Amino acid sequence: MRKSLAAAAVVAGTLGLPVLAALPASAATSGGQTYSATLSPVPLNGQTSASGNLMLMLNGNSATITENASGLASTFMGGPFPHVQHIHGGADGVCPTASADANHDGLITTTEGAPSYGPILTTLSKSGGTTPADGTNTKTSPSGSSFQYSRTIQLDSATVQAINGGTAVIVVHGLNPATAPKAATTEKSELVPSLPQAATAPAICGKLVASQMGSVPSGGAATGAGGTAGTQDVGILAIGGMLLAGSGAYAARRFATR
Ligand SMILES: [Cu+2]
Repeated sequence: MRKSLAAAAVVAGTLGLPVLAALPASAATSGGQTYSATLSPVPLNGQTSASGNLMLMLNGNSATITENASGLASTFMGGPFPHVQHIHGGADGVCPTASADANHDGLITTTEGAPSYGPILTTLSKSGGTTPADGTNTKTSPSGSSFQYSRTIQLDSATVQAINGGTAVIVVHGLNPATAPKAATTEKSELVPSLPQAATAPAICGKLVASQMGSVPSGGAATGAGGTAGTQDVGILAIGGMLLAGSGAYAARRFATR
């Protein structure tokens, strides 16, 4: 089901058609709404080459999420760098500016960003739990310098309210220590005190906004029109999904044996 929805979105996006028109009737007729977020570097945190796109199709409390991210920290202690990611919300519904650095150490921590984007409402994990309590589980988070993420999850009422109310913000965490401010390696994370701030500080961020027409995250669309292009894109998506599943299992083993 998840793969067929994603494939439909890719095909529809490539052909320039409204995504909802290509979805199964059950999804299209129940008032679904598409949201998207452009993920940009959080100020001060030194991840200026990182970026991402996320699309979320909401039907009731069911959300089908497709995301691409790149330019992030690559490795951590010899394994793929885990990037925990969340839907935050219930606050100002914006990404932090440089002024969010309350203690003036040159780093915006997850907590310092909270007045802007609010607490964790939903964890965008690759498998298992999606609650705030799952927010720092590096075994189920995406990882590596770039990743493709695709999952359908059930959202709680707080998250649905944040999305509908325009306060939902997507945040991907984990800084490359080589480019992060010094405080990222000298200070302990307030979320996971056994780790440095670089492991959990926000890297890229984007407000979730409603869109009339579904847009496919970068890489799938804009490669030209035509049916064959759509078919190729579906294949690439499937291959990417398999690679992602493989690297996730690898990461889980690495962390489990550490
Ligand atoms: Cu977060």
